[in-house]
Amino acid sequence: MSERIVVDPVTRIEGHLRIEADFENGYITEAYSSGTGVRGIEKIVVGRDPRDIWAFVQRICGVCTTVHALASIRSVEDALDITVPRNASLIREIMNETQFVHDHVVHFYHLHALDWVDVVNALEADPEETSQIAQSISDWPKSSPGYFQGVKDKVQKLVDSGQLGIFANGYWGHEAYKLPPEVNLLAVAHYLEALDWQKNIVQIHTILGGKNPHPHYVVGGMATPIDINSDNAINAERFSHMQKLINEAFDFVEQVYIPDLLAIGSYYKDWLYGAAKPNFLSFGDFSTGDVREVEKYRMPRGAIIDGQLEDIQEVDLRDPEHVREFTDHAWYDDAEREDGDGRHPWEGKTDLNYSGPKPPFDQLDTDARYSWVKAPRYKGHAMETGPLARLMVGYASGNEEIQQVVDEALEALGVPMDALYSALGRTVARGLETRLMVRWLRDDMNALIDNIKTGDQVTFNSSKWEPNSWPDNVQGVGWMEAPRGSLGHWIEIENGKAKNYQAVVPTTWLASPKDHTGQPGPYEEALKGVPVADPEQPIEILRVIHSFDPCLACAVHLTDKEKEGTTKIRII
Ligand code: NFE
Ligand code: MG
Repeated sequence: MSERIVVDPVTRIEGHLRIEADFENGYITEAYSSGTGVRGIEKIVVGRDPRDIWAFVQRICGVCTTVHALASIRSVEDALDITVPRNASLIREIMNETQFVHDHVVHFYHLHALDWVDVVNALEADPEETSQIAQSISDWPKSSPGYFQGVKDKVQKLVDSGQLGIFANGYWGHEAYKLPPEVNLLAVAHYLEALDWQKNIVQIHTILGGKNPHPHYVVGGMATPIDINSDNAINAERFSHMQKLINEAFDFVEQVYIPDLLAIGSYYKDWLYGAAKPNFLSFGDFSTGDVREVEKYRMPRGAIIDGQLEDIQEVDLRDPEHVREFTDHAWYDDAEREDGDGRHPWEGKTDLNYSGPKPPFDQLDTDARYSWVKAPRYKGHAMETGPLARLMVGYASGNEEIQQVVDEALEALGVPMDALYSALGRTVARGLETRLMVRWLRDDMNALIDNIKTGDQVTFNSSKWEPNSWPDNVQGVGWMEAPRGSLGHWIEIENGKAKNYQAVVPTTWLASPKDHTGQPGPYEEALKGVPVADPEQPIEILRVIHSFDPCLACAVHLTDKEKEGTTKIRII
């Protein structure tokens, strides 16, 4: 007989996610992913000046704190056919690369590592041995026995106080943890170091975008004043500070994150659960030229269906067959839908007037509607997007830089390519793309400095700023790669105002409920077949779900006051 495990809310993510999973003979047989909060940001921008919308939609999320602004201005620039100056293109790349590096490191250490690392077990570690391990895998200087003894003392104090603080509510001692105490101690030390490091790298956002979270953008370029010789602009001293931050980021990624990832991964090579369907989607991004020059993307565009790596399919965000959103199992009113077949975002609707049962509830009605997340599909397929998808599309496209980091990691771990189709593989992919991102960040900063040295200080193209220069009715789409995957914003502009606005976000693809054909979303698919040793402590569910790095604020773009509280596990 099957039982149902309920995890609500899933913690160490952004936003409100509920997972229900049917569990039989030790394995999950079926799963349901539900976004339990809705914010309706797509609706509040309708009727507004398209030049202002980036500032509203940027507030969709404070984690991927910059990406919705960029997708939004790209959608308006697409509609109005605006080309941005080279400096602005480069600054935007740098902003997004900074976001990726920050976001991925924080995800690995602070949101995901504790699914693999047993903090309390670190108390049994021998600091001498930890030091030897640290020095054998990396040149990172903080590696003395005394340093690890200090970290151990810190954890001991927390445990003795009975208040674990940032480490509270873990499943410490769970049999699914496999690391020796010394590796646990190493990882805990780097958890604390990463916490300290992450506040520095975002200074790049504050310098180029005025602040973080939510730095400034402008349709037509960037509002970044550049003058190498002025005290009131981004000058030589600021550039050299940013270069120092990038060098520190490079060292942190190469000497801490990647060695930790491979060391931890090597103990979990047998735990290769958590694959979604091998359907991978990447809109592509990080052009060395203008965003419209798709062929110049360092992260290629394409789609892979059913693991067919030799058959990369085209992705056209203007094509209604390529992106459609379904709401058959989501709490939206779609009564006016005519074709019964989902909607391309330019025809998309976000109607919150659905009159059937909605939260709060005791139990999801999974046969009916059970989420605020819509179900986007590419040519009808549920798609995995994000680091693993990007690397698979890049690898299959023959991108040598991507092939090299992937091959190196597979060799270091001694696993075949198929091993990447797993929760662990997704986590490794995220680390590998961070290696690429920090290189591109360095290259783009150098390119920006070189361009400025030629005398070009322009960051803004004002040619289409005035609405009287716009067509009466026009549509645009802005796309990009965000840390969690492919992001698109679609806009229709009529008489100078937004007539419709739709965002289809990485976590919308990933956390989607079932669609009209019953096809599950990637979270739901990935949980099937996952073993759960103790349904009262379903750490395996967290491993799989966290490997996608959920952001539900993004996915459903109200806080349910009655459901405030801590993690609740219920066996029904
Ligand atoms: Ni709120 Fe986001 C990213 C976007 S969502 S985190 O990355 O877009 O999936
Ligand atoms: Mg949307």
